[in-house]
Amino acid sequence: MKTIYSKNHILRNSKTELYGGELVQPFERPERMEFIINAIKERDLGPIMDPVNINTDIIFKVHDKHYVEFLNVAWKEWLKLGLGGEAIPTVWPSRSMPSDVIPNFIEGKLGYYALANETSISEGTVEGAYEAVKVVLTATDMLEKEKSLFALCRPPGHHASKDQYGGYCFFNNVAIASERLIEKGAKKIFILDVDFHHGNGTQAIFYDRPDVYFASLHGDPKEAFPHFLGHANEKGHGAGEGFNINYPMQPGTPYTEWTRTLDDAIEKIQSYQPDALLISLGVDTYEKDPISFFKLKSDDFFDIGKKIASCNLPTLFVMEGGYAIKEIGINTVNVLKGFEGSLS
Ligand code: Q9C
Ligand code: ZN
Repeated sequence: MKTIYSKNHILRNSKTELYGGELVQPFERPERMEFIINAIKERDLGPIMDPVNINTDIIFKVHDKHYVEFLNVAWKEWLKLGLGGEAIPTVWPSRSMPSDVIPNFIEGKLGYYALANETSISEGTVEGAYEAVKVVLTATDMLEKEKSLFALCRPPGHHASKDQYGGYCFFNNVAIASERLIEKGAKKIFILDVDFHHGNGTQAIFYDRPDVYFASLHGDPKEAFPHFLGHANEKGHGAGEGFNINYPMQPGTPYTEWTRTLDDAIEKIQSYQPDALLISLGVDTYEKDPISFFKLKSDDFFDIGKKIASCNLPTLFVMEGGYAIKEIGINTVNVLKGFEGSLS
């Protein structure tokens, strides 16, 4: 399998994450990619290719213009305040002040456009986010020739909605890939999200549409980020009703139980008969992940890949989360090798 990857992901290199009441080094850090790239090379998954120089305007099919404009200028506007740190929101429109008036001042704008505040904006952040879009678009455009591809995106994308960032995500890479495939003639896309966290952004973007089916296996939002979306009763709206399915699971869930929900999701894929299958591939379901609570073991990831392959569809893997950095390469490549029918 070919991997599309940009070294320029490094442009996204913030120094802070608000975690446990402290500013810590972000879990979503550049080093993650080194471990994945090393595993791909060591185990000969296939060639690693740069993204092509590609027009990214299709972002506007997914994201509001004013949101993209905000991301483009946020760091510059924050810098002008002359404060020491990175840009972190402190106030939100909320239940008791549910405003949709967009503030002028950067502190207000951060709150308006952020869905969480662990994700600091820093120098190079938006440039890094555009690199991930170039990676996913390059891979998507190759999917006609190749049966399967790995878009090694960083930063991740599945928490980003049409007009909000957070959960380490800015542009929704997998949603942008879906729009590209539809632009090229696909009638039906299935997005299977196996990241530990619910793909709230992807769900929201396609919630009222029947042409993009979204299924997510994740930690129950009553117990896990993003906390406010991802419940089992969210099944789509209007024309999209019946084209969204959530599988929330409890702390401590082992692979034996997790994989039964995967089997159910795979039945949905088979009866939907999409033109392409997009996988939001997070490996934060791993037992040693520092911010998650499922109990998957490294060998289980082979089986995930094998089951995904049984759908026999053009398949694009899009990297999302995974924070057990030492094992992130092993676990990610296990999925891709399992997909290719290999057990090493
Ligand atoms: N106590 C992705 O995996 N904070 N994003 C969790 C845990 C946010 C994860 C805090 C996690 C975001 C792409
Ligand atoms: Zn995640």
